[in-house]
Amino acid sequence: MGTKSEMFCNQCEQTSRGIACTYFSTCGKPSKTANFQDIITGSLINLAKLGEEIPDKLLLEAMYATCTNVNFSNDALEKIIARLDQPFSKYYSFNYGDEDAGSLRVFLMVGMRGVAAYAYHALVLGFDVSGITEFIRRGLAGIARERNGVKQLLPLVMECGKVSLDALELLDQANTTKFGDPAPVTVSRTIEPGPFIVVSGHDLNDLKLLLEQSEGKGVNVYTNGEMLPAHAYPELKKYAHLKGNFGTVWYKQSQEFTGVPAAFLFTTNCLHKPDEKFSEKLITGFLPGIRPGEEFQECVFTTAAVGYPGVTHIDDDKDFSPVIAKAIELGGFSEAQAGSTYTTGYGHNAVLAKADAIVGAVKSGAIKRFLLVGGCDGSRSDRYYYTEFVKQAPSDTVILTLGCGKYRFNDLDLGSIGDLPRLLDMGQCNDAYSALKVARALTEALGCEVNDLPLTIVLSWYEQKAVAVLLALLHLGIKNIYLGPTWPAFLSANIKKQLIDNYNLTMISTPEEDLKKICG
Ligand code: FSO
Ligand code: SF4
Repeated sequence: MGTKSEMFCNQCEQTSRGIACTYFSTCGKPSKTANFQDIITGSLINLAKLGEEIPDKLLLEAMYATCTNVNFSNDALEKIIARLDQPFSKYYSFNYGDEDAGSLRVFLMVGMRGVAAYAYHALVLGFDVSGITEFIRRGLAGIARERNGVKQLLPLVMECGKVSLDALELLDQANTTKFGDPAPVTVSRTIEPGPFIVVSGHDLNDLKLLLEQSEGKGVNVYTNGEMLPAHAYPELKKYAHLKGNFGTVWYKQSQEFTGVPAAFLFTTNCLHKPDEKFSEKLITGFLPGIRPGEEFQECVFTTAAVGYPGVTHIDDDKDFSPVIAKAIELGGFSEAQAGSTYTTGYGHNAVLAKADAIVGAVKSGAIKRFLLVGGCDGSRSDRYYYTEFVKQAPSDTVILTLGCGKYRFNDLDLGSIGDLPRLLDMGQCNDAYSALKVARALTEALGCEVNDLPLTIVLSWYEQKAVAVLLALLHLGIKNIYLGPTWPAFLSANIKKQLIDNYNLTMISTPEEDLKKICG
């Protein structure tokens, strides 16, 4: 990537002008940071081309660090470059071969970054990811081979979908083995008085380690964003100081964290850059609980693949004592901050425990259709579509959701059908396997193929993990998916046409029109 412009990145949905970030990035990634990420990508591709061994952990960490909203720290990226130890120092360009081959190279790279993120979580829980990393090495080598055209690259992109499914299944196995089966739970959003830590991201293992280390220290722990489903796992829920959930979705972090006298730990993306006004406000000392001169960065900690300049990074020793000490120093609120509740924890086991009732309701017509409205949220105003879509969905539909996109509607009371709530939060985007397992069980119970199920998938994408999930769905032959809010900028017209022709992949229009098409 990187030609005449200072940077070139088109990997996420908020890419500038819907084309690419070149001189300016929407996510706040400076061009130098983008260039370091390109060097990491180029080094990985070079190593794969030479057939040189890259340890699994380094491979996955390096791929993860190039995902959207993960690592903004040039120091951290330079360390990864040093570990990869390649003479490669120029920017990597995917633009060789024809336009379609270039598009497939980026599609494959973006999909593999998402897969790497999922696999990373399974790896840190001690699971064998060698089947997944073998594919990533092969995929990188496939990108490197200059003679490769659509004929060679398209099968790799489709295989990435299979590997994505493998990674999601492995991660499901890792999470449930380590933390138990998620069970439905109502999560409080009230913040109690006293010191507290807010944990964001997806890494349940980091949360578990923090809970162990902070137990008995007079510090409460709250989840934020994609960490909400953690409350459903028995091995995490058992900690009495895991109190509830704070705030909502990633792009509101700087707004919601402003002036809050707590420590914040980011375990994965999305990290939203603290805006300057925020820091200025803190320096003036007008905000409650923050001493004059206290900077946002001083309250924030990153770990694993995440990084931000000026923020303390917790290394692989996972010694979270600086985070705990900062929470104690800030002291928390002096009075309880009242909040509502969220419900989560409808993983595949919890849903399938109700399989007889669900199948009965489908056969009797009480449930006409399942609408899986899942994926990422983002700051574009047209993502209001998802709120309206769920609000307007007929009362005989059940909404399944996962990923941070749920924050567009998870505060709605949609009632229930029998004793089944109409809104079922199946977990993080990392838990997409749960939805696929439920879909598979329904095909068996109803004796039909997946495309004949009364199920429509409405996928909201933002970053690379959602692309990996899309590829997994296509690998399963699932058709008629509604994708939004926009097409990925890296898809050429021909590749987009293939997705439309072969899978009837459809761009969302308006909630009214789409619901009419879907529900009749
Ligand atoms: Fe969201 Fe961000 Fe989970 Fe993504 S927090 S957008 S697909 O990183 O990971 O759903
Ligand atoms: Fe632009 Fe997205 Fe790349 Fe950030 S990650 S530079 S917003 S395309």
